[in-house]
Amino acid sequence: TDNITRPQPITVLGLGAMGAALVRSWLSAGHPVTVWNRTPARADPLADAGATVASTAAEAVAASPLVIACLLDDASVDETLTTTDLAGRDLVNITTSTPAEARARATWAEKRGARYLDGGIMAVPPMIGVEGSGAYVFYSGDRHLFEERREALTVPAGATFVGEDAGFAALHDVALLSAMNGMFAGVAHAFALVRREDIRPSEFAPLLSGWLVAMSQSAGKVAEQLESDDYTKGVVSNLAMQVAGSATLLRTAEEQGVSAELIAPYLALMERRLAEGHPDEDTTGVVELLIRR
Ligand code: FVH
Repeated sequence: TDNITRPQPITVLGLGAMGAALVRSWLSAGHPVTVWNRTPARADPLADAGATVASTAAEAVAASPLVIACLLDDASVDETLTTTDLAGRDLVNITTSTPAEARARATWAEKRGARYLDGGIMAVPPMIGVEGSGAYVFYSGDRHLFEERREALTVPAGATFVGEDAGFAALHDVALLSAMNGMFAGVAHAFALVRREDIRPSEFAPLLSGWLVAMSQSAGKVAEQLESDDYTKGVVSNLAMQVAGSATLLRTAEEQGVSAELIAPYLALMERRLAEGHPDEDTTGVVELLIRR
């Protein structure tokens, strides 16, 4: 609300690598911060930095209207908050969860009289509170809570609100992390191919990064094709060509003595989509094969 005066008191539950980084950024910005951690010793350095240490989670929750949970997983959130009084609190849960867990947690918190916002952090701890680091958090759930607390929430990292469905922050978070894992798998395969040759990894790395950055633009084209329901729209390299090329990828892996186990499943899906009669499409049709009916 307009009458929230700055800097607001904030409670942080969970002082792991991420929780501690968040606390330091709020302290640096002048917010009074109350902290609690299951293993109390982890609070000591933050007490030295100016945080107030609560001896129980209930005491920490009672200390501030804005409560941040940054714990290991949804089970630890349950364990931590079960004996606390959440009535009248704004609970912002930036613990990594599944979308279903986040939705259930929103209902659970609202039944206890709290407003609820879920968050998915797109950053690692050293990026927190660092201007220009690119760190941001996806938020979803109570839009008013988000708007009213936006200023405090954007101290450690940028904030992107992705909808009133409390599960959407987790969904966006996990979708991006899943894409990242696909990229890491490709990077591992690429390095394995060149590993036993006279190619320095440090010379190869910038070539690989440059290519991945250029290819990442394909996400926009996939989106356009999905939205138009036309997977042939703007195709540059069609599926028939890509599948033919895949055989070379597999033969090269064989020649280099490298297992194709990371890339083979994706190539097999492209082949299946082609076999279903879509030679002129882009690879976007693979999305359909992944969705279980
Ligand atoms: N660190 C990272 O790079 C990633 C970046 C993206 C977002 N994740 C998520 O952030 C959440 C917290 O991560 P973290 O890095 O702080 O994790 P840890 O350092 O392992 O600290 C975990 C804290 O959770 C406490 N905890 C664990 N189980 C329980 C429990 N049953 N009851 C109460 N607290 C619990 C743990 O306490 P302790 O072990 O010190 O007693 C830590 O405070 C997480 O969702 C990431 O996925 C981080």
